[in-house]
Amino acid sequence: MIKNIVFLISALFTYAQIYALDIIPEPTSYKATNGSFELNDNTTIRTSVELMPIAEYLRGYIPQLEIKSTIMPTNAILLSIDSSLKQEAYSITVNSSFIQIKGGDYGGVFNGVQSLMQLLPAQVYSSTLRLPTSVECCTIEDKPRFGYRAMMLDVARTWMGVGDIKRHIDMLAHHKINTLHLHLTDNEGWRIEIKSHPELTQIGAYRGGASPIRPVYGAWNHKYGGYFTQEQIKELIEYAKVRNIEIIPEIDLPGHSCNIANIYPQIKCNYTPRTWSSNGYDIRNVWCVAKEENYALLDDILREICELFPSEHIHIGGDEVDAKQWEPCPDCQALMKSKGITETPRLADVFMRRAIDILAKYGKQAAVWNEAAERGDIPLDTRVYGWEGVKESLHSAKMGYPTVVMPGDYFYFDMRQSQNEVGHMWAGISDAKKVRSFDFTAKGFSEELMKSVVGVEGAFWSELYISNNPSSYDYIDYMLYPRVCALAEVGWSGTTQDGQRFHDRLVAEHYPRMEQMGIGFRLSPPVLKYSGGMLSATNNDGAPIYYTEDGITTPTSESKLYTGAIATQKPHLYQFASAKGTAKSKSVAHSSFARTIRPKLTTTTSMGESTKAKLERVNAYSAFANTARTSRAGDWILYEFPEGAVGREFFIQTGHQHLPKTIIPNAEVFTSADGSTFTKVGELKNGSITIRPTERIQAIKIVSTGGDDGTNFVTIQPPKIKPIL
Ligand code: TNX
Repeated sequence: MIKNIVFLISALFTYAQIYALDIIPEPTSYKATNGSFELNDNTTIRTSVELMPIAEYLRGYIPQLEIKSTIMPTNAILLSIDSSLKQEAYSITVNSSFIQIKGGDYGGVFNGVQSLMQLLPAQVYSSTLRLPTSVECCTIEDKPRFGYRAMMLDVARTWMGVGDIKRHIDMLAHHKINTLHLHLTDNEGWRIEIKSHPELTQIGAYRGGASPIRPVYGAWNHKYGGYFTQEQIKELIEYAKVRNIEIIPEIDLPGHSCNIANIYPQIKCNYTPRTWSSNGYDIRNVWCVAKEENYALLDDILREICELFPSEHIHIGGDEVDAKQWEPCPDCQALMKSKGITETPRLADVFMRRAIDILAKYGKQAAVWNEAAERGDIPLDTRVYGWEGVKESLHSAKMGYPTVVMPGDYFYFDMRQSQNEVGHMWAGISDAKKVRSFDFTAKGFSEELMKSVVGVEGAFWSELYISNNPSSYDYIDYMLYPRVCALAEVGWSGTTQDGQRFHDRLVAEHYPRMEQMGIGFRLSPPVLKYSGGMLSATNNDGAPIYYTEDGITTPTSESKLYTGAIATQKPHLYQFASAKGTAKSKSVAHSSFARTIRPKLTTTTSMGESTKAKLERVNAYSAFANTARTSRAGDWILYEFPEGAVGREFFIQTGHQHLPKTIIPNAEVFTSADGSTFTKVGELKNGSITIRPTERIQAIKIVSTGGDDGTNFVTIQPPKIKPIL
């Protein structure tokens, strides 16, 4: 009997523990108390005028609730400010007669409301909660680890409009992220109306077609883009503010400026560049530092930005500046001399200091990418974003800059989440577990250095998004969630957490919530085993697994349901994927699926080869090659197999995997069985094609039908040839 009671108590205790831990981001303290509160049709929200937007916000999710401005502690959700609590901190008390949320400020109350929503059934997120429902009695005390918890969206490479941004704000708010960094300008797009210079959006918001802004990253043959009017920005700022999110705009300077440099060519340096390799197109993307008129234009732009955005900080970029473009410029060289500067890259500091002064004139602080501060040549109160790596973040903190820690190998959500998935790879591979396990101490941030850390930020760069059907949210949701959940915890919760424990907490409670939020989040890929002729699949998040058996089609939830090990001698024909509700995994297959062969190959092209990345690397199947110039109509690439090649699949690619930039945008593809007569088998799509020949082939030929890629070379990848098994 006693044993039973002990068991029961410990079971209850464990339940309460798990329940608390499943709030994401995890709160500082949670204590279960006795009983429960019944939320029903008569429950009211009671609050004061200043918190009314939060009451309305909550009612948006639970429409049955009425809002009253008198305090009545029965059957009520009470929202109030308690100035003894810190900024954004809150407490929740749930007892049988009321739910009380107190916050140190507006943000604190808002954060408390987010935790309350997580104490309710997940249907709250789709505004479909059935009442009555009960909330277990408890007390929560909670406060953020960092005052700055941000997500960056790149709307320059792939355009996202007001509705898209609001949707992201909603999802971020559910995770207590309090800052949205909008990357508003880049080589490929200018996304914010500047009234004193309407050309910036009239011309710069669109690329491709007849625009002087060249097509790149998808959208090769039509005009593509969009921009925010200042009115729309005000609307977004207001929408975000209600949700405790501040929007920080970025105008990327003095590099990443090909866009504005093609609208106002006079901002470029004073020399004629060679443009043969880019078909006459000037690809320079850096502002001239020496032209005084440039700072007048910059003043116009930044003044409007400063007037429009209430944020204390304005981000002015400073990343990846190609200083070589300043070398042939007599004016920049003269400026260096007069200032006693010996290294050309330091001209960037001159430019950035001018921009920082302009911001200061309009009452704003500057925020920059880490390169801009690497020498310590800009004022120490500039906020520095350490994106290149932990080393750069540490360096910035050591110099005493207020630092946002966002090393790409953890916090770049355009990176892949495992090998062979969608996404870039240059900064590394990271999934939510890895993000969650980011450990400041282990990375070398002493207590002293932590004083310089203002917070963390995740980034979604969108070069790849445009070729992944942005009219559906599948790609962006897959890349962002659950990594944003992990980012939120690193930013909010006090300690580092083992990735596995985080994963378990996610699966238990947060997956259903994200489903109700309508997020197409990523499930971990199934794990396969093949032995004794039996192929089996398992996963770790309880989602059904589906499969296909034709060696070609990617499985979806419409495919066959996996119910147990499959007997087969041809494991390479099978592909598996998990799917549940709005969520899905990438598809996986046995290693034989991806096995490739390397028949003798000779590659030639009409575009010449670069001095470094030569065609011999393609012939050796070891690495990509680059051509000496970009493509024109009639240009060709010829892959010849002198001993013939037989395979079930030939994957031919220009550009880099998932990165349709240095590609041949439009081309016909031919194969030949005898090396002299060619038959058309298809066209390149986003730079690549999969060919499935039915006979031995001697050659494959790609012939451009015109239109270049907006760069000055084409990348040729070694073919990936799968054997017939
Ligand atoms: C580097 S991050 C960039 C971006 C790219 C990103 C792709 C940064 C400050 N510069 O322009 O979009 O890599 O991952």
